[in-house]
Amino acid sequence: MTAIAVYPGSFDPVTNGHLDIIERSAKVFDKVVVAVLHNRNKVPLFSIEERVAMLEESTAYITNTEVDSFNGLLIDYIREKNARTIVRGLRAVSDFEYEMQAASINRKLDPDIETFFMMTNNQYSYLSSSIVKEVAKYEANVQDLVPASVQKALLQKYSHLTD
Ligand code: COD
Repeated sequence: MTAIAVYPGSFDPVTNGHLDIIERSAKVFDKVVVAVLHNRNKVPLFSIEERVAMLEESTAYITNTEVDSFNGLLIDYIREKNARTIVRGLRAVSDFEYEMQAASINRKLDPDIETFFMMTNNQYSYLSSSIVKEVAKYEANVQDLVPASVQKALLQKYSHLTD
């Protein structure tokens, strides 16, 4: 049986912390589907197409990954992909409460689907998409925080602020 895992998130934008989780989970599962939530309630910086394209470019070297997007309930999407596992990353205690609630509701909705947590790599424990956007907005260097294509895209997004 092929072990397929889904790594869901907003990825607005993908950071080196996300990439580390993708790389490590791809060593554990036969296939990892990175799934970008198309969330109509939130206004993202990057469109769904931009987020998917940045993920595709930055994960191209990991051959057993696929990038996709989804709407609606995660559990329905997991079933659609014939997956049994949700991958999530944990940075600090502050992540735990939300992650525990999400894993519990997902298990309630489908007891056959498990959530698999990976601890952050220490060097990325402070890293989030929000922090990266905040720093990039003020033209600080985000080279060590995100893939090169994301750095370029951030520069373009925020260029009007510095004109
Ligand atoms: N190191 C390690 N892990 C990290 C790092 C880092 N530096 N940065 C982020 N991560 C992890 C996060 O902890 C998370 O596990 C994952 O990467 C993605 O992070 P984000 O911030 O891009 O994505 P989220 O947390 O906004 O994603 C939320 C979902 C889209 C998964 C959630 O809202 C969802 O499932 N929505 C669909 C509706 C649904 O089914 N709801 C019920 C369940 S909550």
